[in-house]
Amino acid sequence: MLPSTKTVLLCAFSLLVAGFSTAPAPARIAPNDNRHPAGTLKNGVLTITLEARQGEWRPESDQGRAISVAAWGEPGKELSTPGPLIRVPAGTEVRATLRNTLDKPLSVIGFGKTRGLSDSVLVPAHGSRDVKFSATTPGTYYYAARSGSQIFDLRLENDMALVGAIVVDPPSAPPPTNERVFVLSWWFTIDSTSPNGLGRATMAINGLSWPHTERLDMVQNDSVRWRVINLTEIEHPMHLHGFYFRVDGKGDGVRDTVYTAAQRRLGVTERVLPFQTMQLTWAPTRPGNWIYHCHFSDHIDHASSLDTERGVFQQGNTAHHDSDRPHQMFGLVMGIRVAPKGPQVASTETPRAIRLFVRDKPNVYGKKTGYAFVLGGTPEEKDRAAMPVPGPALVLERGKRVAITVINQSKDRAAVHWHGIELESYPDGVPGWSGQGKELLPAIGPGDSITVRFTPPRAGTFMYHSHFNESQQIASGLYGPIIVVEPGQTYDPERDRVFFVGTAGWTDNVIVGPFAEHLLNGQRQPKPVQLKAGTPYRFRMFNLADGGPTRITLMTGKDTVRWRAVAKDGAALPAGQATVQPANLTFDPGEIYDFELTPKAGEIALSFGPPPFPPGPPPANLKIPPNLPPPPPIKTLKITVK
Ligand SMILES: [Cu+2]
Repeated sequence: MLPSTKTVLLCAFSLLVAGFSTAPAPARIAPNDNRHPAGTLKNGVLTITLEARQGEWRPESDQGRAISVAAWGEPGKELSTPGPLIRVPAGTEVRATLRNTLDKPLSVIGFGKTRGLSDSVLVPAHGSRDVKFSATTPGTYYYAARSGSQIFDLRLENDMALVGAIVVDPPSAPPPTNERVFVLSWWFTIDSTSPNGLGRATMAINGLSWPHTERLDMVQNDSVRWRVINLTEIEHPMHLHGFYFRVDGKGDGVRDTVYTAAQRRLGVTERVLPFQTMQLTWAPTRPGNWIYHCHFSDHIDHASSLDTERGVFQQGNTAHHDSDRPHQMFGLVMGIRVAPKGPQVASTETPRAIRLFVRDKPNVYGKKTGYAFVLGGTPEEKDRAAMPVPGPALVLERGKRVAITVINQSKDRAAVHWHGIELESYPDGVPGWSGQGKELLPAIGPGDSITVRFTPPRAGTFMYHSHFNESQQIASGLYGPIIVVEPGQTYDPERDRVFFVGTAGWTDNVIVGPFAEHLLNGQRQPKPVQLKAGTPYRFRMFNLADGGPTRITLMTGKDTVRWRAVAKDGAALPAGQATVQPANLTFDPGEIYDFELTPKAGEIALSFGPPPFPPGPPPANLKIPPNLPPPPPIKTLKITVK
């Protein structure tokens, strides 16, 4: 789904090897909300039998389109994806019988001594295998399988639903009632003749794809704990609207590292890498509707819908099941409904009025439309040809209410998300969802406008961006920085620099490209910058470049410049993490970092672009197809320090 080099290779490989057909089977593959442990736990031993069988998975509800895949189930019970939840207290011995009813042998990971990707057991076709391990360390783990005996990370499409969660709780403590386990999975076919390169694709959370994912009902102020397990071959920057979460730990299926208090940090977007697990804690302190979603646009747009024909969305097909109008999201999105509790205080403050225009213009990026935000009261407002990218920095004051009127001068519908700001639900920016009960935020039609109000409670770095047709609107310029200053302070753009990474339009074919090139502050080749030696600067780094991670490095000659990390997603880093470190940042769309640096006289090369392909030769069985287009180029901004 992502045009990173690695993904392209993976997808191309799947295309080459996915040459077998599977007969449709009637067995239903149910979603699994991971709330009910499977197997029989007795005297410190969990006994479980897992059968891999062919079935039909409908990630878009039972009325949606079916895909024929293999899945796990206990004997005599329904198949599910994710498979049955294995959840035991530490100290339990897990004895599992793995049965393979399929015509191909299965490599199963998760049940070896070390678990994780590298420790697999082979279960022959129509055979079974007894495995056991001791669940010694509390944490989040997983199991998965693929046909054949080759390396694990290149699964065939028939294997992609053969995934499941393993959770080890502390001994003698029951699982917390406020905790949930979310497995991210996917399925796709490649079609070299389709416009986007895909046949069909879906992305699922606990086996369901938005708008059919579970609605999480919460009560205001009641904290929750989430375990997120990424069982796809690519990373996902998972973003929470309206609230910070605390990242409490990460794991790789072998080891789950629970962070110490000093290692924890706040964020609104956190990368979860392929076959990585993460643990989050947060509290919905404001009522209303919210979402938790992947910040890769094509993981939440029609590319992740099964209602497509050769990659093109077919709205008529949604007649069979709930469509998601008007927010037009699919795939990796979770809806959260927070019921109010206690007195709700409405602001009576007179807000500062801001007007923000949304514009489009044809043929800005080749034949693709460009989009831009323009601030009211500036010369650009009257100059209808002005298309500044990124949009103007909105400099707000902590605790000072604003009323922002968004005026849509474009031909598309518009919606604006104030990313990272802790605000009320209605202004949050997801049309048809933000708000409460029947009072939901509408999309802004062409020629229409809407006013939203909020009070930023925290000084720091945030951003605003489109939350409608994001894969086109964000990719083509509809974003800008928000800088919230402490009361009485001013923003000094000389010492306080915005570096906003975006793309020059969207990528049509996510498999073979050509891939949109990266822009820095809206420029393909950014103009040289001059800084003063010995002067402290703040660099605010924003990423909305879709399609994969972006790497930024600052080099003086062969030496990496050092900077001090200050904040992540607008929240100040704890003292132990606010350290001086090499200026080498890899981040995903939806992430924001602040750094401080006091440069010495000389030249600094700031490079930006996709991270280099992992070093070393590709695996022996990875057939690299010829004539793949190159990834987007790495570019350099020249900084002269005098
Ligand atoms: Cu994603």
